[in-house]
Amino acid sequence: MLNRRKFITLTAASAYLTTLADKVLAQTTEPLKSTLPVVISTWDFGVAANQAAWGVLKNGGRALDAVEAGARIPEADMKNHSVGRAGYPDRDGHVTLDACIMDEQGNCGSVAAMENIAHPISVARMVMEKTPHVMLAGDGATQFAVEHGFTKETLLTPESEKAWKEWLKTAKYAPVINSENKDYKLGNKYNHDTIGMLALDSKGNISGACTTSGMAWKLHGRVGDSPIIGAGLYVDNEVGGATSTGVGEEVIRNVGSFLVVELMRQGHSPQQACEEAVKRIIKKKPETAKQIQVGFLAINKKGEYGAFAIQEGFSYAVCNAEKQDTLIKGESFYK
Ligand code: SD4
Repeated sequence: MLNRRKFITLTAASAYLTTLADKVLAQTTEPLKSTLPVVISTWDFGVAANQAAWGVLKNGGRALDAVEAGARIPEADMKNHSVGRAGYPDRDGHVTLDACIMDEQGNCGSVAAMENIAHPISVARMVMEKTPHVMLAGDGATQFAVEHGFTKETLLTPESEKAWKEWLKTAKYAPVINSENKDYKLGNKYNHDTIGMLALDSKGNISGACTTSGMAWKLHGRVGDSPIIGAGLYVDNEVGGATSTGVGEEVIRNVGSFLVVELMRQGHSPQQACEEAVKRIIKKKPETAKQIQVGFLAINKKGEYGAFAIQEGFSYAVCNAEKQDTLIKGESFYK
């Protein structure tokens, strides 16, 4: 089905970006711009998530409700081993989920390393709305979820368990570029990972959501960037929002999503800001960067959006009144 979808290649931008000098920004490249409302999401599976978000946005709904509704789609998808239910486990066989959400008023909520609850994004929202805290982790997050009506369930599916046992045979930990998930194939590429979503509603308010099962085969207790406000997600309603995917450790080290938003505040377009943030990561650890993927996605208050990744293969989905299933091939540092 996704093969039929139009894949937009930003050739002009590509030609420009490959020759981009550190301090020179794309003054002549017109940013991609959407009408309002709009929702954008990481990876191919962002198309389906966007469509759920669109159900909220098209009726004048709030961006916050839209990103929560959207994020729940991959969380519930049993074929998807990188988000929510059926996510790949850590090396001890535990499926531990990370998620965060942030609204237009700067309110935010997050859960980290949470087990046995299929919709961490909704628990994160509840942390935001029902507690004086921002983040709950581990057993405390599960306990909080159960106390607020979420049902405990086993998240490890037979398929994920099989993959984990296969991995245990060698137990070599090496992040797979563009996916923690070797089974989910689109076209001839593995493509998908954490979902990060950013919505701009008809009132011009921005919210974002990010949810993942994190790096497959991680150490038990490992938390990535996705539930960390400023790393996996950041929204400033005066400026815009950003989210990330890929190897969370490098995003955390650079406070990636906050960096992207601050660069937009300084006048960068979303595309330029994502590119600069990726280059920061590469500059600090050039050898590491060759082996890993990190991608950023951003939108500003005007509805301009953009994305950039270390490696080829990053895609993002855009949904607005004109078209609900646009999938864009993101630009990358390495081709
Ligand atoms: C993490 N950024 O846990 C997330 C998941 C991911 O490739 O995107 N993994 O680091």
